[in-house]
Amino acid sequence: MTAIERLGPGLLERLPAAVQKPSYDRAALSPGMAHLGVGAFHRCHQAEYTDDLLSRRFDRWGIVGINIRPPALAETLGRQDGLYTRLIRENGHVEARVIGSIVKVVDSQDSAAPALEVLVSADIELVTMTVTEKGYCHVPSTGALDLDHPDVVHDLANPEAPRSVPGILTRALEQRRATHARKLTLLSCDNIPTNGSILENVVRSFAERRGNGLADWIAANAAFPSAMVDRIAPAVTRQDLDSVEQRYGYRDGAVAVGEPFRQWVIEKKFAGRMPGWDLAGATFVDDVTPFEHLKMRVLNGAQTTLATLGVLAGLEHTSDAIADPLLSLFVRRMLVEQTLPTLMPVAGMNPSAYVEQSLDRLKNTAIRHRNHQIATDGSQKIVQRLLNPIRDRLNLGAGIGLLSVPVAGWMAYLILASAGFGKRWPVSDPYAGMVAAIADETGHDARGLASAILAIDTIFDPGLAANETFRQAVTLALGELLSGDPMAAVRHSLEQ
Ligand code: CS2
Repeated sequence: MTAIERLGPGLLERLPAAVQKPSYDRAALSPGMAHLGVGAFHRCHQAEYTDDLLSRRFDRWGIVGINIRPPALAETLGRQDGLYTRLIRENGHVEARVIGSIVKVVDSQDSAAPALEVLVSADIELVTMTVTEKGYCHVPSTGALDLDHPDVVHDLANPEAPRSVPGILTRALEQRRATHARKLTLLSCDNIPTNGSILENVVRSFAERRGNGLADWIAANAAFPSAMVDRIAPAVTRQDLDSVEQRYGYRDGAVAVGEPFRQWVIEKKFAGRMPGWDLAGATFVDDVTPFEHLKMRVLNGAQTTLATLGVLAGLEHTSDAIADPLLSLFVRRMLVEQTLPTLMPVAGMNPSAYVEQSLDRLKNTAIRHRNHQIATDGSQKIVQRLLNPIRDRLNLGAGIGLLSVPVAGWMAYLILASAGFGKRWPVSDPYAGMVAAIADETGHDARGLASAILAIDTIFDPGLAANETFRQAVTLALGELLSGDPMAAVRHSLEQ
């Protein structure tokens, strides 16, 4: 039996006709940017936009992909010379394409040195990143650098051997100044509001502590544009890898799967040359804020709501949760009645139509997005997805009964994972330990639980946490979510 061939440059010319491939000369592509965090999202988003751009206007914009956290890339993308198959799935339809924009991958999990070597190199004019919300080591409620974060504590004491993203980027900028002094654009592609400003803030906090004029040099020589990024691209499974082998006859250890929809809105604020991603459908704008609110409050807000309430209802994926008539009615009414009125006008987009389009996207049964995956790190997500629209509504004197239910949903999701509540499922959230300790201490009293969790001021800003309307709505919903009939909270909120 012959072994199944693995994807690599030698296979490009022999790919089945159903698989599209780069139309440009990959051998001529040289690196011009680096990307931190080469996960499913990057492979379905920035790398694909870049591949589109290269086929329209070839230029020196190959990507060096770096992982400073697991998984290692050497055995997957590395063995395939950066090539991978990007599958777009929508219900019964699949489209396959090999993406060629990643020219090299670098594993830097054990030490920052390999990452720094790339980031400091004079060839690199741009660093993009998808390092998840918690990668910025900021306090979710304020955006400031979290000086209690263990990696931040470590990096401030050992700036030459950093572990955190802001520590590594600050060190790279410091070394760039000391070597060639070329300018750098650092483009965050994570789902945090004003992501460019948050990144700039955390890097500046590091640089100021480093002294020697570094913060001023960075202010003059680096740019931190904000961006809104969008495409649903869940964690890849063994079945996804096998599906490529079964359908197309080759092995690919770095498959990425996404939905058809994609969007990228980038703030026009660059230190130097930028890839012309607008040729590939991205939009460059002066202010990303309205786009960012729309996306995080509507699409991401709906995802987080369906994820935590979906788990409580025993449902596995987003598409299962939205297929549930009660959850579907709830999420739609929440978005239309309470979220939509908080949005600013968005150039060229109709927010009501966007709500309907987002709900349709979430119904895509070919995208197997696990509710537990979306509920991961909820503490880093609820501010921008739920608490900010709640605050806006309270300022207007408007109701928040529906938006409060998923906030209680996030609390219940972590509480029910604690020992005192039977460890119903494993969770991954930087605040899981804190909420479990609160649950152990407080027991089953919803008022006490809500009150202690609302007192976590790094998530809930004290003004919001003190608001009686909000406290009551969250407490009421939490009591019901923790009862034997969790969906009572959803039903009752709709009746009010
Ligand atoms: C999801 C996002 O896991 C999550 O937090 O809500 O990854 C979401 O799928 C993307 O933001 C869509 O663009």
